[in-house]
Amino acid sequence: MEKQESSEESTKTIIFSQRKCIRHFNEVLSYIPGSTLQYDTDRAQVLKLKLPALNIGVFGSIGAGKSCLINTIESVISGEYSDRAGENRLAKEGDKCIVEATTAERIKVRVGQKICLVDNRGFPKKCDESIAEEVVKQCDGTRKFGSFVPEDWNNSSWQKFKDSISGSFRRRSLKQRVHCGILVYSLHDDTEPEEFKLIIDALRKSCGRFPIIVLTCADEVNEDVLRRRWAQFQALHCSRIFAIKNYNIRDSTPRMETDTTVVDILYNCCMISDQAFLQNMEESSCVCC
Ligand SMILES: Nc1nc2c(ncn2[C@@H]2O[C@H](COP(=O)(O)OP(=O)(O)OP(=O)(O)O)[C@@H](O)[C@H]2O)c(=O)[nH]1
Ligand SMILES: [Mg+2]
Repeated sequence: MEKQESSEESTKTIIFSQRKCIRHFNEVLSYIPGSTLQYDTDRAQVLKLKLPALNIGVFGSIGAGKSCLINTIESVISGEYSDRAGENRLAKEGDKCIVEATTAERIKVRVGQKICLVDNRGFPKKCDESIAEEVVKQCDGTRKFGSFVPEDWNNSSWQKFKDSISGSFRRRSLKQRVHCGILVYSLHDDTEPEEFKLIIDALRKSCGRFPIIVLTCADEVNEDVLRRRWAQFQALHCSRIFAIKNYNIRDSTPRMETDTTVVDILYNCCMISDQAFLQNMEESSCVCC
């Protein structure tokens, strides 16, 4: 028993030391907002914001692989797989359990020192203007992390009434802001990427950058599908696209390819957010226009 435990420990140490060799792993592990900027003066500017963490919002359709991606990222950074986000979680609506297993709350999972990933309920079949509006509300800090997202994505007339009366008095918390968006898309999905245009534009407007696209189930489709979907997202102006085979509760045996992609995704999130932080600060201090 003891022998088995010590061999598991040494395997973990080997995996962790291999991961530490991945390009940008250490930068991601020790990331604080601003740290990927090249110049000391720029870094000092962003540090002044005193952001508690970089919040990355994970969006996508039901079953796209959002929770799996969060678990995969967390496991690569922490060195140990666990189902933190709740892959196929059984959600509760009031005191009744939702029949199909799905995420229904905006669960926040911390990875590394100062990076948080925010899971979400999957989008309904049709992503119209009202869903895009709700995405903007989530990103600007109007909705709280940890809160329940109803199936209609807060588009009932009661919710709209509540939002309209709170109107300009609505409290927007800087701590609850989403700084960077990831749009997860399963390569098994037959919804055309064009259907996400409103969401992509909403994320660009709220976060100042186009979302990062993560194509899941890359292990289960042929290259033609992958190439076609990739080109379709590029045509929507998304330039940072990654294809991944996620870890899951049944298979979390470490794979170098998955680990490298995870670090690449996170590093890109950190980089584009730092650029957006700096740009926002420069624009708000500009007195000439
Ligand atoms: N083969 C394969 N299966 C995946 C991958 N990513 C996710 N899955 C599977 O897809 C299913 C749905 O994954 P989840 O992570 O729960 O998807 P979700 O987007 O969080 O779903 P909801 O919370 O219901 O919106 C699970 O059975 C996963 O094991 C992947 O990259 N490859
Ligand atoms: Mg989920």
